[in-house]
Amino acid sequence: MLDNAAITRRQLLVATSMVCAGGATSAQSLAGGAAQSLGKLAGRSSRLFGFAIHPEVAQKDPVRELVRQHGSVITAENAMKWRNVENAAGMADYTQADRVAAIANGLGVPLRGHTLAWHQSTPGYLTSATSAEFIRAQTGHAQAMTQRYKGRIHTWDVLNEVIDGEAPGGSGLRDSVLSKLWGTTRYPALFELARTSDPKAKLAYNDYGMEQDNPWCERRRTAVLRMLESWVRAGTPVDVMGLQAHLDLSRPFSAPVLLKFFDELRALGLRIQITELDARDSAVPGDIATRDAAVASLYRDFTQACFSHPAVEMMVMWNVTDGDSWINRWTQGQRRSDGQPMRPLLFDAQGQKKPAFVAVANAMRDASVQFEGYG
Ligand code: 9MR
Repeated sequence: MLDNAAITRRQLLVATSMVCAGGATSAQSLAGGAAQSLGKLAGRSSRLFGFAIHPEVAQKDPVRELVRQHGSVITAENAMKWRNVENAAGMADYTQADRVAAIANGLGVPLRGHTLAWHQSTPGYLTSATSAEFIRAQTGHAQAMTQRYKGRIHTWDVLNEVIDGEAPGGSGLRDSVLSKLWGTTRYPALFELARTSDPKAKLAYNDYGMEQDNPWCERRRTAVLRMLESWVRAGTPVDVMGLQAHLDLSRPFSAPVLLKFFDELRALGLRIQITELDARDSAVPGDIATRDAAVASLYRDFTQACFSHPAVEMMVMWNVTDGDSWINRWTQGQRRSDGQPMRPLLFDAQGQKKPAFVAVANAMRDASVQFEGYG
């Protein structure tokens, strides 16, 4: 028989774990409950939730506190990119990358490595390199990164953004410095290198423009499935499709279309990570309340779909608040016709929760399908 004190302790434990795990039921209490952690809510279905961070920004509130409270995984927004690490030949500087790794370590959360090979992060000094020089440099960089952070990376984005659904001739592959100097047939070699160098890291192919329901996304889905299928058939060690999920409210969203794509990826033996989530609202006219409601509705539909699929492992936001979003820093990017900054994330520029936060928290809390793990 339990004594009264024991019952009280047990009740207290249950109550505390319910609060920590997001036991609140109404949208209102989620929005108001300062203790709500998205990382903990995602953890209820064995998933991770987190943010891409910049080490300077992540040191200051509100970003620092939001990352601490809600993040159960982090990515370096730029600090681990080749161009950021080694801008001149042989002059690698890992200071910023090490800072992000230290932040993850301090928080006790896993780190995503972003990214070993990407045409846009190729250092300027290699623009006029020969293929042999490029291959030597790219190999050296990938070796150095995978060795330096060996055992500390949950998933490496080994290769980023090589799909082009509109490629002339229908190859589905982007014409870039990587395709020219590294070679498209050698893309799998990057995965083999990473697997050998850091066998514990999951290895991802990462790309954008595949999450919504229009012909452009459809062509990109078809192209990526074709590429991944050929790799899997050849035994390439790829574990994960990283879907960036830079959503755009000007494009339709269809959960059945996305879930069919998830099924196709899973049939290849892959797991899915949402790696750079945000939602552009340049197409939504109106006041802030109207815009935030539209953004929240897309986040709700997207998160519900992701958290209903067993192959989806994590959801990472690209930045933390609307104030530090790359979308509002990106000078060549889309702008709103009313000149207002976009509101693409879950927290406003002051770090306050937006309706999108509530939508995501509710979708995570209601998830009935667990992440299946790697089998
Ligand atoms: O958010 C990043 C921005 O600060 C950088 O200037 C840019 C170039 O390195 O990269 C941005 O992040 C991109 C990511 O690495 C890959 N997918 C698209 C992201 C947004 O452009």
